[in-house]
Amino acid sequence: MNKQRKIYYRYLTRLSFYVCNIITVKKASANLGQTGSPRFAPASTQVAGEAGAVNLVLILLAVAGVVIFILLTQFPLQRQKEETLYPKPPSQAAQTQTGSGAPSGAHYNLNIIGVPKNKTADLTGSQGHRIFVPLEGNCKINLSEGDFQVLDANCTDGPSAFQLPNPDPDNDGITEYSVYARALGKPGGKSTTTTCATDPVTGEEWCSVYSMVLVREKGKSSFTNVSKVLLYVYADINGDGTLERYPLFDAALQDYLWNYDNNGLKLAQLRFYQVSTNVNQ
Ligand SMILES: [Ca+2]
Ligand SMILES: [Ca+2]
Repeated sequence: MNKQRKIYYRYLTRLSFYVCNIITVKKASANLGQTGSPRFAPASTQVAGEAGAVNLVLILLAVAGVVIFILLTQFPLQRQKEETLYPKPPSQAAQTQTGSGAPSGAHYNLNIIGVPKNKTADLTGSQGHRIFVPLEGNCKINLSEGDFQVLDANCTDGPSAFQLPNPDPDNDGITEYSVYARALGKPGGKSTTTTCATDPVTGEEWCSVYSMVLVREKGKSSFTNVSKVLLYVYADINGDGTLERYPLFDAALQDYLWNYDNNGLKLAQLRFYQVSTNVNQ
C-alpha cells in the first residue's frame, strides 16, 4: 500500500469515527430527555423521533462521504500509476521508425560507392564501412560469415569482400537481423544486386530469382527492407519445379556473393538492424 493511499484511509477512518461520535451523542441526549422528564411523554417521543431522523441523515451523509472518498482516491491513483508505467503506448514505441523508412536504433552502415572508370578509388581514411564499385559494369562482393566488416573495400580491381553474420541458421524464414537499402547520389543511376552461391557437388553457380533493384529518383530517397533478397538464395536447385530457399552460409551451397550490376548509381546505402524479418510473408 503506498503512502498516499494510507493517508486517504486514515481520513476515512477519522470521518467514520466523527460520524459515530455524533450519532452516540444524539442518542444519549435523546435518552436523557426520555429518562429525565417522564412526565412529558409526548415531548420525549418527539425528541426520539427527531434523533432517529438525524441518525438517518448522518448515516446517509457517511455513506455519501465514503463513496466520494473512493471516487476521489481510487481513480486518480490508478491513472497516475498507468502514466508512470507506460509513458508511451507499447505498440507505438515498438513501431517507431525514422522518417527515412528504416527502423530506429543501432545499425551497421555499409556504403557501396560507384566510381567512374577513369578515377581510382581513394582508400585512405577508411572507416571500413564502404566498398568501391565501378559506376558502370559488374562486380562481385564475396561474402563470408562473421561480425559485420569490410574485408576488401576495392571492387574496381576484381572482387571485394564483406563479412556478415549468419542471417537465419535454422532456415525458418525468421531472420536474426534485417537489411534495409536506399539509393543516394545524383539522380538517374540504377543498380541491380543478386545473391548467388555455388553447388559444392556440381560446381554450378546458382543465383537467386530475386534481385534488389535500386533506382535513384529525384527528391527524398527512402529505405526498403531487402532482407529476403540479400540474405537468401531462392533457386530450383533440384529441378522439381519448386524454389528452394537457402540463407547465406547454408551448407547446401558455398561461396556466397552479391553480384552487383551498376548502371550509374553513385551510392547504394545498406543498413543492418538487430530486428528480425519474416521472409515467409
Ligand atoms: Ca531463423
Ligand atoms: Ca526445387
